[in-house]
Amino acid sequence: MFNKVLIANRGEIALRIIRVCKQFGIKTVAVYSQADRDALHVRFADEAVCIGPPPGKESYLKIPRIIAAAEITNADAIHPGYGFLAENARFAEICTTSGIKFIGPTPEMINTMGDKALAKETMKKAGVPVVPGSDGVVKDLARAIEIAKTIGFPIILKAVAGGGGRGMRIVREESDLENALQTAQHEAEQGFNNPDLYIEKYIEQPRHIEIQVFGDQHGNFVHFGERDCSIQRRHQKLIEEAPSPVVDDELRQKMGEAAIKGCQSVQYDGAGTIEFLVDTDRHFYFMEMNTRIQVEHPVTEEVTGHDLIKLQLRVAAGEKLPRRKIKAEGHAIECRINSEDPYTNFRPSPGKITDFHMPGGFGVRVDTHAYAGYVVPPYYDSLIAKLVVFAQTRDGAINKMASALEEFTVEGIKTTIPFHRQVMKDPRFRSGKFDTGFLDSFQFIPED
Ligand code: MV4
Repeated sequence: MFNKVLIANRGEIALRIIRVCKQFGIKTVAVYSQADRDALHVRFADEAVCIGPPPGKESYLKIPRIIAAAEITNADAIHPGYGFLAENARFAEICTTSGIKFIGPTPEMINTMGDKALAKETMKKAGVPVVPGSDGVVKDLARAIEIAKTIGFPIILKAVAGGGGRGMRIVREESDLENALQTAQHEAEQGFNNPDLYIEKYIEQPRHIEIQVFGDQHGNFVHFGERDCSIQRRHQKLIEEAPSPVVDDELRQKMGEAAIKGCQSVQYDGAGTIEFLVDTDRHFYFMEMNTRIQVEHPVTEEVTGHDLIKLQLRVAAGEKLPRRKIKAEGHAIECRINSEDPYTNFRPSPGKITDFHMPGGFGVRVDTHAYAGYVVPPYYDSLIAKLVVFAQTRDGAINKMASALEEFTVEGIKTTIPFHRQVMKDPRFRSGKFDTGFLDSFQFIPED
């Protein structure tokens, strides 16, 4: 096992990783920006190194400063968490050439999955179902029309360098294609310095269902079942759950097998997530692979009983994955508590938390870096807590979440708590019959 791990991140995930390191007896190094001097990851780590001014670009994204911090503290591994440098192939590469273990997959793997068309081609070759569409990049209108006519409208244009919903355009008829292609190419060039697009059949009212996977350095692969992440707003997940209300044992087995095939074909190593679109007929299609631990990993931990951060450290250190079959039971739901105002279109709401009270009890977990007196800086993502509940049934989990949300008190800033309270009462949410369009049609009613 490692002797000392540097955590190249902040917030709740930095705390989550520090806690696991402590359980292993691994020493920890926090890095922090000038805005995070009073942050808990700085207090709870054995050592802390300031790496720059508040903006992420000048601190948590500055590769040379993070490598320097690892070198002066003699850290032998770096955990990137999620966001920031977690899917930066160059960072993974520099860690390796500096003699520091990057806790994650190889740079090649990150590159392959970062190119959305190449990732799709790789999965298709491995026998994973993919959405019908172009084989790779589409450069011109004539070719785009040809493909659209073969697969039929509506279609969706996606940026090769995009992902997570950025750089997409739905096209419903041929007469809109020329314009859409030009605009999407322009946006992709502006946004990602790469105008390349590919085409897919547009799946109406899909669910977003992802499979948690792991590979080790000995060619073993396991999956930990699915998470349903269909409750999103502008491609930001707000609620995730495991298992999915629409996935039965047969579908779970099929999706799990497909995910494992995908991992095997690239000899994937570390934690990963394979995202699928599931259509109304419950057909599933590969969408993207994330080569990191994800925000919503706790719902999988709750239903499987496996600590996924612990497993990341184990496989990075060369240990083998557990050989026992992964069993899942019960139901887990996560609500993301963001410092955003649901009354004003989820506008960011940074500032000082004047009062903070967390819910608790059997099957209630709060992963957070917040506390009474903490100042939420305006520079980073707005996640301040993940409220995760576990119960035997989905109904039980929803009821537990509703009462936990009633208890959760955050004063001084606006949060998504009142929004989640309403979703828990919504008949469509409670029935489990929703798709990725759910939040667009959800009417949030201001309460007094
Ligand atoms: C799609 C799709 C429908 N058909 N692809 C959005 C995020 C990015 N990873 C891919 N996304 C989508 N791709 C085809 N062929 C619909 C979406 C989509 C979506 C997917 C998951 C969760 C929320 C979403 C919201 C809007 C669109």
